Amino acid sequence: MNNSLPAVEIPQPSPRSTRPEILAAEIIERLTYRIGKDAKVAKPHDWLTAAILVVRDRIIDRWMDSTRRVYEQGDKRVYYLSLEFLIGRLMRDAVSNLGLMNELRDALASLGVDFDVIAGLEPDAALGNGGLGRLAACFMESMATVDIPAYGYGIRYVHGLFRQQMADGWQVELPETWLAHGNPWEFERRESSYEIGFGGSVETIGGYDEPPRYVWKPAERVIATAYDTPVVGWRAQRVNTLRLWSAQPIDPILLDAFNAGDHIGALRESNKAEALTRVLYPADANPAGQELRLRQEYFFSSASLQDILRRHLQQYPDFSNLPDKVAIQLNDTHPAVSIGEMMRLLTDVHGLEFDEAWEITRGTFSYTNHTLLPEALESWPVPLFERLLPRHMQIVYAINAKILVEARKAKNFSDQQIRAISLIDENGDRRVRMGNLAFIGSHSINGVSALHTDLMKVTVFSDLHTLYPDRINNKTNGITPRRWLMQCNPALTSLIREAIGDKFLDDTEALHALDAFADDAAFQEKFAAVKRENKVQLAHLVGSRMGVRLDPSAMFDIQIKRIHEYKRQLLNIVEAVALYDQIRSHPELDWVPRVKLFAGKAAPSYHNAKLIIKLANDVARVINNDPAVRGLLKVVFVPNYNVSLAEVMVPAADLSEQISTAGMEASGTGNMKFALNGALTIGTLDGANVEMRDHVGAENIVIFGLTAEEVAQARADGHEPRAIIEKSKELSQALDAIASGVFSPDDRSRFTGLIDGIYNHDWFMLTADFDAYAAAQRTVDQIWTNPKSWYSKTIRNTARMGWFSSDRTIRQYASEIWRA
Ligand code: B1N
Repeated sequence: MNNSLPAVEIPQPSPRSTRPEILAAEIIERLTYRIGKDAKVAKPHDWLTAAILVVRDRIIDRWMDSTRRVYEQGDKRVYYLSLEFLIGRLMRDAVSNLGLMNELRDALASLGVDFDVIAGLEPDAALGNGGLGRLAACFMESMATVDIPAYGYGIRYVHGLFRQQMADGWQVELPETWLAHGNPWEFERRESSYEIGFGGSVETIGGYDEPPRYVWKPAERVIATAYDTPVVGWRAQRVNTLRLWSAQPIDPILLDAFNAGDHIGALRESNKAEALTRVLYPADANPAGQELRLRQEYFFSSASLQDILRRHLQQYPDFSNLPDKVAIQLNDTHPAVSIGEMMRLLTDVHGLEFDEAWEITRGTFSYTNHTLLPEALESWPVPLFERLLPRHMQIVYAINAKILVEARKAKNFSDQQIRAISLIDENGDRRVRMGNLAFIGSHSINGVSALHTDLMKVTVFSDLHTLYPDRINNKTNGITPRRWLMQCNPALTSLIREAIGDKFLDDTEALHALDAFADDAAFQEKFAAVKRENKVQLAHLVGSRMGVRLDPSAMFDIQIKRIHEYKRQLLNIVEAVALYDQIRSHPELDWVPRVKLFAGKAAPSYHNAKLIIKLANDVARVINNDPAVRGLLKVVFVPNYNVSLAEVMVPAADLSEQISTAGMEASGTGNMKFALNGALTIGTLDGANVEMRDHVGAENIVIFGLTAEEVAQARADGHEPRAIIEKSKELSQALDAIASGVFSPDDRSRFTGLIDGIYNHDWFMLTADFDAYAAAQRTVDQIWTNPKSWYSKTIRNTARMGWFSSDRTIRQYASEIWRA
């Protein structure tokens, strides 16, 4: 705001009409003047862009209003820092939250355009890998819904998560190009640009009779430019901002080099800068330990921190009240270098004392841990960290010295405990531990389910928990019921409204009223009809994309998530093979017809995960072509899993597979989506499954297998898979069939290594859980054969899953961590 300008009366734009005729007229106006197309020749994509621009205008009024309100009221702002935002499409979400769905449909129809057709053309914003990125997207929507002034900060990757194609059953990765047609949702903010440094050296100034000052002289610099996307909450009460950073060179072209004839060299800087934000690392629950990744982490952390501090100083004289006005949530350790950057900015740039800066930093930051997998805990080699971020390395050492002294003095820590809490891992090559940095620099550290939080306290963070016993807390994940019920399952939403009224639209826990209908025959019938129609839709998609025919009266048994050994898609496949065998041996029995659907991507470098995809496809080919099981068993791997595919598969599931090795899935969120949409869950006591059982009732979920404690015990005692396999005829036959090439006649040893791993160590306890899993599947069959019982349970799932709304999760973060 420039206060020296004369006070002129700025005319306010009038609020935009929502009448279909006006919407239609505006769509034509955008088509003509913004896109430069005549309605007669406009392509579907042009209609989509024009419609988005019209919707966007309805958002902007509320957006400015929200921004103004925080400033005027001096509210605390929440900043959600995440390297991933797995958003999916925005059109349906925005239109539905604005309450414009019918009006926009009518407007488009009057122009001869079908809303569903153009909405289906919008590319997914796939700026994330899996659950962690999708959680960030659900949180953004819920923060706007529950009226919290929040900003998401991340990276505007030019290429989101790769497109997955199948080549002879193998995963092939192709680049994803969501920006190819432009992105009408975003606003480039040239004025919000910051310089980001890398490398170089640190100069020390003074130090005799005054404290030394440090000046970092980076060797390289790039510019971070902001792109803002508005995020609309339910009923558009509030519109928040998702600010994504893009890297630009300081000099777009080195003219001297160009003029000297070095045309390639002239662009080298430029290419290097832009490479920073070109592509998302396709690693889920295992870190990408490459230099470019650390550069991405620092780039977006520094830009975000500079932006946050600038905004604070616009409103307040100094940083003494920063913890009262700013809460920064770290989505895992990926942005943990922010803690070092905050310290650098506060001390080196703004002149605060180290101790004072430390108090402010710790009061401002909080950290969410999303995994306990040891291989997934981020750490950077000291030489790399020091070369790229020399000043931050000094700050890390200074924080470490302070904390280690504190630990020895206050808690009398042993050498072993000191080694465990140190920011530097000294076992082998020295590394900076980002988990410890995030923990030590935060006032709150939370896990994402009750079980996961309990395990955090006794595993990775046990010594830090002893040192700071009040910091670890739980915030069980949630999902936004707007996208994951109202938008993806309009038929079920209508049915629920007919039964219990509209209250659940604003308070998901009001779904409890549905409990009264769980045994109502007429309601059960309608519930079943909705499920069947959703299955028909999915069958259409699978039919048209893959040429595979699915029978909607079969049980749709679905496992969709990243492919990872701990998630145990392999357990599911091995059980399918065993079932196949059983059906062939006993064709006279009354088998429940099943379609087993899989979808999910594997990290490109994860060999076993890619082999599991190939196995699913090999098994599918054999089973689907065997007349002996026709109509009884089908296996389908649907390619290119993404948010939009999930929106079709989730409402169509009868059975939801949540079968990770207990203790390994931090929470899971797909589990919640399925149950909310009326699927029965077959699952282990892992992650949020434990709390789902508590909410839906043990009789309405099928739980099997070892508990986390039993898994730990079995591992400690020396788990012996071979002995277990020998005792289970079904399991040994299925494993032998796979290992001997029954499903891979073209390469009989293709899966020998994979199956050897199960015989030799079986880290993921597939053998220990197999019989229990197979038995649980037969229990599921039993329930299925009694439709009354099946729908009674599945309706109760929908009725009792309201607590898992991300609105509830966000309210807990707001009151217990952010105090916003
Ligand atoms: O975060 C989700 C949880 O529901 C899942 O259980 C959990 O597996 C997932 C490195 C991760 N944990 N860690 C990651 C992602 C990307 C990366 O580069 C790790 N993702 C999870 C939400 O809490």
